[in-house]
Amino acid sequence: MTLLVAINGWDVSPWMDRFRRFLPEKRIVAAGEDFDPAEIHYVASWKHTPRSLASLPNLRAILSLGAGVDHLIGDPELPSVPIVRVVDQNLTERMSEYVVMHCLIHLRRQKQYDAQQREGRWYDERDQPAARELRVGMLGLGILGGDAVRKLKVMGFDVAGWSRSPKAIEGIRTYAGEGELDAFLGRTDILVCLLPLTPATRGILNRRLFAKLARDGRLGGPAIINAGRGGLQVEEDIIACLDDGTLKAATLDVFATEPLPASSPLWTHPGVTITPHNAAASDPDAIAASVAAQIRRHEAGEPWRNIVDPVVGY
Ligand code: NDP
Ligand code: OXD
Repeated sequence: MTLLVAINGWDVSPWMDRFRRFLPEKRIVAAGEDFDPAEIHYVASWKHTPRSLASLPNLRAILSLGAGVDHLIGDPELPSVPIVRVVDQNLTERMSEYVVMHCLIHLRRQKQYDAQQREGRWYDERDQPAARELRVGMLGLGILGGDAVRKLKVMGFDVAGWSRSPKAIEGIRTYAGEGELDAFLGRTDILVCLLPLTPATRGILNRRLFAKLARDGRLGGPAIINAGRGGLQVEEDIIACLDDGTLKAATLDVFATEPLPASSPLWTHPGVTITPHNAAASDPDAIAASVAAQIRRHEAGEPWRNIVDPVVGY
């Protein structure tokens, strides 16, 4: 029983090393190496080459090496076997660190102080809102959004969240579905996006949505933080909305094209903070161990955990 490791965009060697260590009884091959298609029972994928998994007659499952599975669902010739995604405590904690840090950076105006330091200018801003005066709205209340809202709450932020199905989370106001989206946006000063990229969410972060965010908040205009996927945002709208004051600031970890092209105006816009799609990096030690555990459980007759619905897209 062989595991095929099909990775594009990341260095494959740490993954091969971990899989060989965690699954010593299995043959581990990387995409591009010689193998018999009939020997492949499992694929571990991050952005595998589309159509490259179409002819694996004994395939049992595709295991995503990331929490997001849009890279898999987008393959027009994806074999119809269970798709299993990563749910990992390490990754979840990394994402919550990112979200809390960037909400605090907006709250405490750290970008303004960075600019002042570069200019050698001392300007002591006395109007300092408290976290409880800032309304943070989380798009997506799944594994990642659910953890982040709880940690934002601990920091004192006034937190709400929006998801597809209704949720009950202590201390958090929750909204669900299209019908409640406007009410959620209307009470949001910092909008954080941890949605998956699906046909229903593509392009959701656009001018129409930004125009519905609260305009009476303590930041002097709404801010957005997107660590979901680049396909969720309309980048021209972000720039235009920052320029005309519809948005005050944007923190972006993900982009329509990655790496972000040198020609993108996002790089130099003063309202934009950029991180290189590493809000919560997939750690080979943690993720390969969790994939190996899934394979072991499957071979012991247990059901796969964290199966994706390919029709809904997450
Ligand atoms: P989950 O599947 O656990 O949660 C997704 C959430 O989004 C759920 O609450 C779901 O609602 C909600 N949702 C999905 N579609 C809609 C919709 N159409 N309308 C309203 N709500 C919707 O995913 P995770 O929390 O594990 O991950 C979220 C995303 O984060 C990943 O898909 C990935 O793209 C991104 N990610 C980014 C990383 C980075 O480093 N930047 C790292 C890891 C992940 P419901 O609960 O009702 O189903
Ligand atoms: C993921 C990611 O989906 O790193 O895990 O983006």
